[in-house]
Amino acid sequence: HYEQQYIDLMRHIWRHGDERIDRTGVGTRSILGATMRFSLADEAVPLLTTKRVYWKVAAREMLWFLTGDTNIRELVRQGVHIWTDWPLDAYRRATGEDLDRDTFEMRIVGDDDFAARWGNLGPVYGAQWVNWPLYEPVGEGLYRKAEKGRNQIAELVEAIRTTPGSRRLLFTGWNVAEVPQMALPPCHMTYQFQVSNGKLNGLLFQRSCDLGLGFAFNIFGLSMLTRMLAQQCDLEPGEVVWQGGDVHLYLNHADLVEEQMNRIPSGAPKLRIRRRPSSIFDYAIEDFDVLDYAPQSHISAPVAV
Ligand code: UFP
Repeated sequence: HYEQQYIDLMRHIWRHGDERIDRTGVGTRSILGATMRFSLADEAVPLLTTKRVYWKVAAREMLWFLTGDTNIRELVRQGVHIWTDWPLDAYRRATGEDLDRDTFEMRIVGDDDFAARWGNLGPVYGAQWVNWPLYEPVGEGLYRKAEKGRNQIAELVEAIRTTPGSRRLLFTGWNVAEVPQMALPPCHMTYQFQVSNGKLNGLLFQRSCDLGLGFAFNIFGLSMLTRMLAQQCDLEPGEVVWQGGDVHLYLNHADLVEEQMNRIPSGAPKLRIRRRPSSIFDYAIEDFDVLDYAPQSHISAPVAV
């Protein structure tokens, strides 16, 4: 079963990973470098079956990235809470006010000024993907940000269509100059594609991976994006390759790890795209359907911020 790779990696890291205190103070067991491969043929999708994964959360986030938005407001409106902790933390630190999460989210959705002031994550994924900043000279040694940046995604679609043999079919969120302004530097930082025998393969390099929580979403995002690109470029989906840099398990995920390692992967979920939108930017959440997904029960675990 495709998921056995994941369970094996989890077991390996839990047993042999190097234990250390990480940025969050929670502590992890970690290794450097890991690869997993999954087929996308016949609508196969590498959703984890050993616990329920709320794939629509990952799907909504992926669609949100493609709009170029970097404010959590639209996500919160759609019931996606995965990015709330960072702005909430910034708000608490700046104001000293111990606002609870629900109230913070209500104000983000209900109050334009509040959302503009506190909802922004800085130039994270979306900003770099579809609007990587360019600078234009305005005088002797002076530059300003051009009104329009580079749309790496639009350029990628064009490149896959026109130069399918290229080894430069990639985009990245890791804008060195802007990393310090981001709420969280990109984890799933570089995506590369390859056309082989009429099939599109997708690879993700993820510099840092919370294997217990983040991975399930990141692999779904990679798969969904590869499927969308294949559809837009009239190619069959091939496989996805996932490469992790620092791959870790948080020490406070012990219950999740012990439980999940003892579960047996089963089933073969499918990802269906219901129509062919006119561009890579025109997909909506209703266009995606997951079939034959009968996972084992959800296992919750705390997110390290
Ligand atoms: N993380 C993921 N996937 C993501 C994401 C974050 O696994 O898509 F945004 C995890 C990895 C790490 C933490 O545990 O979040 C980021 O911390 P750092 O920037 O210190 O690597």
